[in-house]
Amino acid sequence: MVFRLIIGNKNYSSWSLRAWLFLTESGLSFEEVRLPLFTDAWQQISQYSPAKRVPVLMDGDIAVWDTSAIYGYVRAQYTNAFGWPTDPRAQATARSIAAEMHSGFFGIREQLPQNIRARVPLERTTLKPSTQQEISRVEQMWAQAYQTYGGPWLFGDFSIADVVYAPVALRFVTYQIQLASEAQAFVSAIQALHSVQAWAQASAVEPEAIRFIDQLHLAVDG
Ligand SMILES: N[C@@H](CCC(=O)N[C@@H](CS)C(=O)NCC(=O)O)C(=O)O
Repeated sequence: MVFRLIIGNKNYSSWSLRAWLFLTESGLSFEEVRLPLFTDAWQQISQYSPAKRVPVLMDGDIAVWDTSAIYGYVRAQYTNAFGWPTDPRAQATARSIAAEMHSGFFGIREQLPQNIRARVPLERTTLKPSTQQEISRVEQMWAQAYQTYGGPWLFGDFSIADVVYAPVALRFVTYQIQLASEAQAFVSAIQALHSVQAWAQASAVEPEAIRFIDQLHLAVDG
């Protein structure tokens, strides 16, 4: 059975990117169904998930929604899919930082929304103090992971933690956020993935634009 992955716009949907990157880097085959947000096509989301959010993984007529459920469901069937580091200490940290992303970083989500094809240089000091603190927290966790595990991925080998933070790395590229060297090294590692490059190329040619995201920083700067 080939999975189907229901995603939103590649340019704007960070949760879609996570599920897609997880399946792609795990070498699993799947069909993509793209439902761009705020379009008529988006209405089809209710056929797939009562939560009406992307991503949704369809395994035949079984629906799995929410990225963390998707990682767990796929891993239960395909043990070769990327998972967590095996060392208990590394695994504890990897799971914890993934959970931090899943349930937090609302300032980064609000002020630095995913917009892969845009380049909007921003000074960190112009952001809300809470957003600045969140960027510092991300920078610190990436630096600590690199110092402890040596890179190029957060826990040495590629894991779900890298999938979870890939869209954050790409936001820092969009908004040209100046980062300490270890954090910048992680951003570069994410950008170098062929899968991420393919996603970014597809984002660049998507016809749909979400104006409130594209214009966000016109409001901040102006
Ligand atoms: N916690 C969810 C978040 C999913 C989510 O918020 N997806 C956004 C797109 S990136 C969405 O579907 N938004 C549409 C809406 O809220 O109507 C996950 O891990 O999948």
